[in-house]
Amino acid sequence: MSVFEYAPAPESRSIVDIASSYGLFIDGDFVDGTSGTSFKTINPATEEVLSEVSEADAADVDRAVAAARRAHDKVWSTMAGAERAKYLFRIARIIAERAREFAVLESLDNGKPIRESRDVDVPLVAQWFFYYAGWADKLDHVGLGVRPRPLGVAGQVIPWNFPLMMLAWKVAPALAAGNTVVLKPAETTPLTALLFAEVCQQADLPAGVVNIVTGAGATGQALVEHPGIDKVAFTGSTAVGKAIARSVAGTNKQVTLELGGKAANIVFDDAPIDQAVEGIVNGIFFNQGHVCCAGSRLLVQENVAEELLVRLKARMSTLRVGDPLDKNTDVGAINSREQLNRITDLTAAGDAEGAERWSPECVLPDNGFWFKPTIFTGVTQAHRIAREEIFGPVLSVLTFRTPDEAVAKANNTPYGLSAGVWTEKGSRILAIAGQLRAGVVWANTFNKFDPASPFGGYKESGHGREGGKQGLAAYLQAQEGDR
Ligand code: TAP
Repeated sequence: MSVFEYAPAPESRSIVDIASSYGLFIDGDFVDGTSGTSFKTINPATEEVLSEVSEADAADVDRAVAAARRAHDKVWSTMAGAERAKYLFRIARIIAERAREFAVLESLDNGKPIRESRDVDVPLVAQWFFYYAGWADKLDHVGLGVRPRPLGVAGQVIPWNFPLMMLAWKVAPALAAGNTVVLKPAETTPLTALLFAEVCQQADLPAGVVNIVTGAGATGQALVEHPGIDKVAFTGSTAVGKAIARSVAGTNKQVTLELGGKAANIVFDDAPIDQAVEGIVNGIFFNQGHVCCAGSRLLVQENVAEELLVRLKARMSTLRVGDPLDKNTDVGAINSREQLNRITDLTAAGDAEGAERWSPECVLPDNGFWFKPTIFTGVTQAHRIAREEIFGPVLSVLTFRTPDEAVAKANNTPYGLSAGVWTEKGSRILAIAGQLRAGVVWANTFNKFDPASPFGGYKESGHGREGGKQGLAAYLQAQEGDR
């Protein structure tokens, strides 16, 4: 299919000042790690080293938790909610003012297209802080009785796919509720969290309210196992989520887990096909498919499958894959070589099990980590690509004949995070949505987020909700006698 030629439209990276090295952010200051070890963070689109970042060990985690405890007991939990709100509003405003800087840095460190970091991630981050700032003086209305108390110190561990957005989902409600935090960003994407630490300084946030410890899985493990934390909030893989659940079992720590997904995007024969195609593309190719709630299983009604696939392939042929900083780019780089290997292995399993692979023609850059937008047809429910989370730009297509079959296939997964329904009938949307075991069901749209709307999963997608007042309640306990 012929497409317009687009001249390159690269966003300038000069707005971002990346230091050659970063320390840990503990008690309001950047400090050296105890062990003196560090790791490199790279641009996945070029493999260029962006910076060296300190690796926190157990002693550093201990320092951070102690700082968070002091800040909680002496300053933050005793401060009036209306005063805490002022800090959160200030942080939200600074993020909005520095939005371009955050967007460029996120695209450099993560590989996602600037169009997405600029128009989706960073605006949502500011909204998250604005939204929870508005709650800080209204905690009596969360539904936990009057004067609910914060839990204390929260240990928060986040993944690499939406680095700044996951930080906002964790930090904003925790702080609004009066908790202090120690956050560990993912090893491959620490830079926007460290820029956020600078924002905390700029906002004059009291020392110790937010602490950021960078490192790999061992740092995350030291944090969630630390006896001084009261709450573990984790977003990441189901395997690590299970390990965390085991490690906090028998302790007094509260825990929320936001884990993986294998969402069904269900298209009925009465759906507006072109709109559905846009939704399918957004559902699986947004953020290179590195999305826990991605619509990675397309369930299409058999009598429109052929027509839909023709239009889907035509639309996929117009996707531009390449430089994340180019404003024309639709699909950026895969976040790491390790993730690229995972995607390559799972798609090879799709070939081996007999599914049919198709990708549009596209020239991939020589350096960096890339994977063409891909669909597999002829997929059955037994195939690994229909069951396991690929976490890449890969769609598995299955068909169904009746609504009951669609629901049965959609629910035939160990996960239960999200789903999509495409039909012109409102009654069918309600009937199907009510039967889907998924935390979020989008109707005639996909991958839409709002801070007021709770998000979270069933089954192996985790438990607990983020967003809305439910997300705030996850950081509060009722006062004794108030419920
Ligand atoms: P994980 O390997 O689970 O990593 C998530 C975070 O946990 C990272 O910061 C990681 O550090 C850290 N970690 C690793 N081992 C740990 C341990 N034993 N104890 C404590 N922390 C540990 O996942 P990932 O590959 O980064 O992210 C992809 C997964 O996250 C996908 O399955 C995706 O579905 C899920 N995800 C879910 C959601 C929601 S909201 N449900 C959102 C985004 C992603 P390192 O960076 O050093 O490995």
